Amino acid sequence: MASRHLLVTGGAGFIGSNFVHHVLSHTDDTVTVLDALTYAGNRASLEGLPEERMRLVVGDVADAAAVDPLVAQADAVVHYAAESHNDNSLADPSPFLHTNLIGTYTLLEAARRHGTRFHHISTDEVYGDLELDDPQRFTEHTAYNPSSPYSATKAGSDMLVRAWVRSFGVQATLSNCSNNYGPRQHVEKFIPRQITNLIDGIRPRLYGAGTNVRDWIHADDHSSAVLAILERGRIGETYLIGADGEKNNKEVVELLLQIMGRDAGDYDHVADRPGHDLRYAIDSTRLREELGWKPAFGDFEQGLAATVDWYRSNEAWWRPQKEATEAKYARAGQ
Ligand code: NAD
Ligand code: TDX
Repeated sequence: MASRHLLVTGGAGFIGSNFVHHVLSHTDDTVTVLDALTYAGNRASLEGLPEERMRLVVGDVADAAAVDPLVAQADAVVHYAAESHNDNSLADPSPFLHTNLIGTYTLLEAARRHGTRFHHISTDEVYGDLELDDPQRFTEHTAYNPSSPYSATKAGSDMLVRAWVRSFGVQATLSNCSNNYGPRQHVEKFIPRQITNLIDGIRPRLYGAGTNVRDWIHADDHSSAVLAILERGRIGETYLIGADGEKNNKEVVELLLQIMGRDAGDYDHVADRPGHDLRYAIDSTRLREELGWKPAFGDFEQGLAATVDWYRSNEAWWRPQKEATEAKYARAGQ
């Protein structure tokens, strides 16, 4: 395939930066990252990448004047930028409406003006949650039923993309992925929070009983799936991305304790998240059968051990965020 120029929004965040690394090592494409460098964005996540193939523009996806020329110059937009943390959306929903809704709208209008191919990154949380014993998993046909301000704004952003495809012929695809883990994830999120707590000698903190189930996928597998959709996905379609990684939170903490050489019961239960979704589970048959995608990280325990090693070796990357993040949790009793 001829080399393309990609505009990657939110490319200084966890999954966006993984995608930029993935694209630069698996294709001949060049990349412009548009990122506002909020508390969740980190220049260091893009360090060491070849300057002739990657540039960072600091700006807001909701700023039409900043967005327009970048979309005009790109062959495709891959839209990761979002406010992404459920707990923050419970404390203050307003930035979620700005970035997730107005930001997506602003990008769609630019893609419409310039006829630019658009891929929208979304989450399985738009479908709400499943019972623990429900034999069904989410598919592309599951009805939307979001629970939190975060997932409601992501659901709204998906609807905007679908409407811009149907009403204005924007050349867009969508993907809804399950919970990601891997290097460069912010310490506010479950797995990095517990790893860095354990490094600091603090016991892991489980919300409620810890029986909530998440369907874990390595961020690199998310990136390979997005590249497949960008290259071979059908315009207007939604693809669910998942790697059959269902585990409850207690199991994940126990695995981390084992990997890090602590006793299996060495954790605490803390206040539950209000409205806490019980279970997410993805059926990724369409992606696998139609586009021939499959995950490379089959072994969750191995992937988790490699992630622990990354946080042990990259304290300079996460340490500056740790204290403020824990202070925020302490105020919420978590
Ligand atoms: P993140 O919070 O780590 O990164 C978000 C990035 O977006 C940051 O670099 C931030 O600076 C940037 N950003 C925020 N507001 C912006 C704005 N107004 N303008 C420009 N940049 C802005 O998030 P993440 O976990 O990497 O998630 C990335 C995307 O993937 C999101 O759309 C999220 O909904 C989706 N997603 C995440 C997961 C997961 O498990 N983390 C799973 C499925 C889907
Ligand atoms: O300290 C904690 N203890 C705990 O038990 C934290 C931070 C979380 N949890 C629980 C809540 C969830 O059941 O762990 C699970 C995972 O929590 P998060 O990392 O906050 O992720 P989640 O709310 O599941 O959402 C994530 O996956 C879907 C991402 O943050 C979203 O951006 C994505 O859309």
